Amino acid sequence: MGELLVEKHAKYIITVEKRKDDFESVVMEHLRLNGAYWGLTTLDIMGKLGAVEQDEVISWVMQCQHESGGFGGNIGHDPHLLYTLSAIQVLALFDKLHVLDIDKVSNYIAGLQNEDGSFSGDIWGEVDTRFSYISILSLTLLHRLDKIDVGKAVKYIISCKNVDGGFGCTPGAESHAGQIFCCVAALAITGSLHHVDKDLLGWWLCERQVKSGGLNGRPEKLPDVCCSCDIVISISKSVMSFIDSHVVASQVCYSWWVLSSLIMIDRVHWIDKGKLVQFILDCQDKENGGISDRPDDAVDVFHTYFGVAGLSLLEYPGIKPIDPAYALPVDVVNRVMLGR
Ligand code: GRG
Ligand code: ZN
Repeated sequence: MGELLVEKHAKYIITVEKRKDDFESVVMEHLRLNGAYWGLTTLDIMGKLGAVEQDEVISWVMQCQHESGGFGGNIGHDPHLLYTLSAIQVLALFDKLHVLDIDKVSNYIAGLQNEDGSFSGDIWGEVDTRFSYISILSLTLLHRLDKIDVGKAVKYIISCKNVDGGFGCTPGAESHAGQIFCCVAALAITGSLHHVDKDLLGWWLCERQVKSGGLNGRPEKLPDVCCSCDIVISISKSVMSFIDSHVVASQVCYSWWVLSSLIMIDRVHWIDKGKLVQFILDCQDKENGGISDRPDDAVDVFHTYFGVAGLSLLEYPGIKPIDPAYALPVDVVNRVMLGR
């Protein structure tokens, strides 16, 4: 089994943060605050946060704040819940939440709750359970959860639960691992996990592991074939195995969405952890650092985060533990929530 190339990944993240003009930086321009969260959290759990110019980052984060109290993805960009959570998480990593006008930020977030308990991502109104999670986590980190109607927020999340035990982005929408993470984490933070059918959801989640050891985000979409004769059965079997290894092939990001959900509902022993560790390690760029979505693809900061964070959830040696619901290192969560 290979090993996690900590030094190379740290160097890769620090270089990406500094670059301004190559492909990845241009693509990331409008969501730089998300990128900062992914990169800095990865550095922190690898014990490398000290390599970053902390004052420079904090000053840039604060310049991304809009007069409404919300944060944009970069300086001068429109505010959105997605970037507001990243700003709060980055400040939490550096123990600098006190630089925020807590009431201003929490009023912005609370103002996005709708009558039915759901949340819009910004003033334009798109509703999604991602935004329920983001609001609940952000306000919890700011100790201002009392600014929203938590009961209604939980009720809305439960209305997005499906018969397969999973959750979608809105009521009736199909179950997807990313959305399940958001709903389960929001229920965990608010002490409402009793609304989850743990065995049913655990079954759906552990079925996401494919032969490579990696995880995918939703069940195979089988083509409509009639299985009334052997030939069709054998064709359909090869189609299934092709789909299994290609179309819905596993991606490193699902190591986070699926694994964190399994941990929160106490069913992580239902997957083969050793095979998943190997899959993540196989996605490393062994020369220049960084982790890709699947072996031999191009690396990016997003998948580098999910790979290293996934290994942290799998208790890989030498990596700090990350909290599966708060998506922050456990020591940071303890400092913010318990003052230690
Ligand atoms: C702090 C960790 C953290 C998250 C913040 C933004 C957010 C809250 C959560 C996003 C959850 C989500 C919906 C993740 C899914 C991302 C993803 C890889 C989507 C791809 O979906 P498809 O349908 O791909 O294009 P598949 O693999 O299902 O075919
Ligand atoms: Zn991915």
